[in-house]
Amino acid sequence: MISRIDLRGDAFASSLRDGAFDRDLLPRAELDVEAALEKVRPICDDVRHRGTAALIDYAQRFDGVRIDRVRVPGTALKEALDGLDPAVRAALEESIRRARLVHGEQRRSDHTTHVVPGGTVTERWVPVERVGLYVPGGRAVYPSSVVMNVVPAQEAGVASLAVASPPQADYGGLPHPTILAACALLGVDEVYAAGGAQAVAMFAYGTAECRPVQLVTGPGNIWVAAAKRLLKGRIGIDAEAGPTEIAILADATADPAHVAADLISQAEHDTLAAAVLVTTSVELAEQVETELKRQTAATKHTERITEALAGRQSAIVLVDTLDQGLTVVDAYAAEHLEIQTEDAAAVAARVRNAGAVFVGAWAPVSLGDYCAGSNHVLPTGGCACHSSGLSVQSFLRGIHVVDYTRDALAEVAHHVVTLAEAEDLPAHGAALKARFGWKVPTS
Ligand code: HSO
Ligand code: ZN
Repeated sequence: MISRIDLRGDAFASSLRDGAFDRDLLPRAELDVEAALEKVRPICDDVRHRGTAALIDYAQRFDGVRIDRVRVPGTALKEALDGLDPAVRAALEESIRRARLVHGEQRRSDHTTHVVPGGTVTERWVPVERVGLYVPGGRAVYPSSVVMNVVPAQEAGVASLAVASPPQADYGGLPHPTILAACALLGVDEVYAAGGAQAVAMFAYGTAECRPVQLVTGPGNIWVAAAKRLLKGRIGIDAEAGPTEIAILADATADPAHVAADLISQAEHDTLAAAVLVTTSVELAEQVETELKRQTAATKHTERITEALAGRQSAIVLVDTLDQGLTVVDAYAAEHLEIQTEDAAAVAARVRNAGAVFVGAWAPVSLGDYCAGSNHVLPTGGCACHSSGLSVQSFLRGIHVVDYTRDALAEVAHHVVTLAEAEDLPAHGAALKARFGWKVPTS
């Protein structure tokens, strides 16, 4: 059963360290990505040197299927789309439409600052040229994640986009058909049957079939996370996705059946998924506990959910006041945070750390997972205190374009020379002196 952490009374004050809430007191699952690094290194090296032949060998070894090529033929994409359940197609189309609405407005425009007369700095936003998107395909088949990765990349103006997903023995060595159909719906025609660390290596180094990419995004298991960490630098990566987390800040006005349903919804992802309720109401806590038992028993993935809720990463945290509750959820920095309190919008406006905030009774996390228009690729493991979820911005680089006239440079030259000398880098100063007859103009 889910554990309780009681921070009422003096317990709250003693949870503060130098005035800040000690986040180590809050439950969290740890993924040992470091330990996986040594295992994925030889796999990545192998793909680097043997390319497609190595990918075919790993498909046999890890996915248990014999494939003779890694690139998915266009006919398979078309067939998957033709075979897609019309209701799933309609739902995916609505999900895509809403995501495009939100992400389409994220694109920043270039901006020029006139620093001095004749001296400008323009920030020019340029999309990454080629991106690889990893889509898991084992227990988790998430066509919704294809949408959440592809839409911001396309809205950013990424010219070339490739998707990789593990070959499935049940589907003749192709990725899962719903994944293929989602790609086809989004207009992505470059898809590879490759999974795990080897897929990330394929993207990073390239093979005869697949041109190397500059950026790899998308969720994955620990091997994918380890390969991303290993190859980071050669490629850019999005955040390493850890197990899903939901935190709910609730008071006595919340509906315990809804709170329990939402906690369970994310616990359904993984035995390591985290479900955390922070509440000012002991009555609510008790009712939620009862509901959790009832609803967990009645749902499909009872075992997985039971383990996630009973894990050390999940808890019900009792506090005396909503202010304390806000302090706790900010320290936790959840991937998803629901506010189910009176005047939820005002409480939500005070949240500092969360991947995404869901306001009030009618915005469950499941809505955001599929059809809110928001992105569901969000920072986990407390990273929400320094990072944001996937967006158009993730696929853009801001290039500073510096443009100064002779007069504008002359005006500031002596400061540059002074700073260069202060750093004992006289050649830096000389680059200016050379332009002015080896004399720094005095303005
Ligand atoms: N809650 C997951 C995303 C997801 N849920 C995909 C269902 N499918 C991480 O935000
Ligand atoms: Zn989910």
